[in-house]
Amino acid sequence: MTEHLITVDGARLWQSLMDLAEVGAYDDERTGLRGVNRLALTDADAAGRRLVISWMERAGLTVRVDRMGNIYGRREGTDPGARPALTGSHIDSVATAGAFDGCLGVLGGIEVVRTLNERGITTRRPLEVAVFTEEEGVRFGTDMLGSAVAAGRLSLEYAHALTDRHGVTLGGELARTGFDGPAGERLDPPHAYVECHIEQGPVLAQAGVEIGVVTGVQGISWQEITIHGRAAHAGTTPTELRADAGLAAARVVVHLRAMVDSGAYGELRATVGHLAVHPDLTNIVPARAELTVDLRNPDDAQMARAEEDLAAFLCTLEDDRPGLSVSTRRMARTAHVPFDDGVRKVIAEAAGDHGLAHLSLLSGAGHDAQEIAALCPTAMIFVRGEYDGISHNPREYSTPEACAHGVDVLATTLLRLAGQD
Ligand code: HGY
Ligand code: MN
Ligand code: MN
Repeated sequence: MTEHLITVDGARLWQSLMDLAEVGAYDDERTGLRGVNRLALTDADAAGRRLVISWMERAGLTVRVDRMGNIYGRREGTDPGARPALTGSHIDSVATAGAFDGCLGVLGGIEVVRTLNERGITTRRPLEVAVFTEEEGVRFGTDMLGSAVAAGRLSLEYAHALTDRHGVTLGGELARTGFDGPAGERLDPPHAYVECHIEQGPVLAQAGVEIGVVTGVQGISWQEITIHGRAAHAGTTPTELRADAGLAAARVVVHLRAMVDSGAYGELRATVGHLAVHPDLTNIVPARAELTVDLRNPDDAQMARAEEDLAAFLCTLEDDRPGLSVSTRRMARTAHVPFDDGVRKVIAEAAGDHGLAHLSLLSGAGHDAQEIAALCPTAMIFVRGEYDGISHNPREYSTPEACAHGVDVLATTLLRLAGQD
């Protein structure tokens, strides 16, 4: 089936990626590259949102913003009552990002619309392009937040009350930036959802393939651990009298690695991305340590067992040393989410019709698609990354060709989904 085979303007797509990457750009001294720092609902994110909305409107999309700050651009179809084919992603970034994570899916969706307009192509179903709020979760602590509220897994009240490290609420930031929109936050179930995203890993590059047909997303567990000990003089306090929160935190890091290396939890991945001690001074035994634990596992039962193991280990920390106490706070938790076979088939056929080699793979990273999958048949298109697919780093890079090919597949897939009954 080669009808509905369209290719987009790769140069225009690339330029939009580079233009958006300048919003919140900084010079990263470690890599010598231009990085992107566009944390959710900061002024930089708000500026990026306004730029994307201007591009949506220039492409003829009708734009609405909901009470979660999610943005939707809508292109009408010939059957206005039909449920839309939805695409999109996020434009909020981590603090040391590249130009592609999330942005490719949003700007790719807008490029598909521009191309349909230029070709005079109408679709039976409406098309919508979404920009979901706080996908990264690195400012307010819960990832895939906007899409989880849109899909009803998390409440608007929970999301609005989340605070960043300075105690600023997400609800307050929506109001401050003007993105506390009037539209209801619960998304009406679309006909289908397809998200185009960089792989952020090495699999496609190692296979020499540009396109991934994503089978699902592995489980994610985020928690914050706070260890209370006792501040003491570094010189005068004998070791046996210490309740050293810093030492306890280091033991957590080592234990997590031992869990992974044991192989007892399948393909568990464990990361302590945030670790801080207080008062954080050379000659004072740490009184408090705060760390975050990010666990990933494609197997939900193995993930649950890993969480139980960690909880048991934290109890031993208290037993081993009088004066130490440990508290935890759940930040985020999602199970493995499988994607829809039918949508994956449309993607694979589109890639094949474009003559693009492709392979199926599970996503190691979380994505908005895993939330929208609760509303409608959903799948993702991955685009190969270079340099072992490094991501969440200014070195993140996909070639103009790979980006254009990924959005060609997105365009063809959306066109076919939009024509479906
Ligand atoms: O953390 C993740 O997997 C995604 O980048 N939000
Ligand atoms: Mn992303
Ligand atoms: Mn990311």
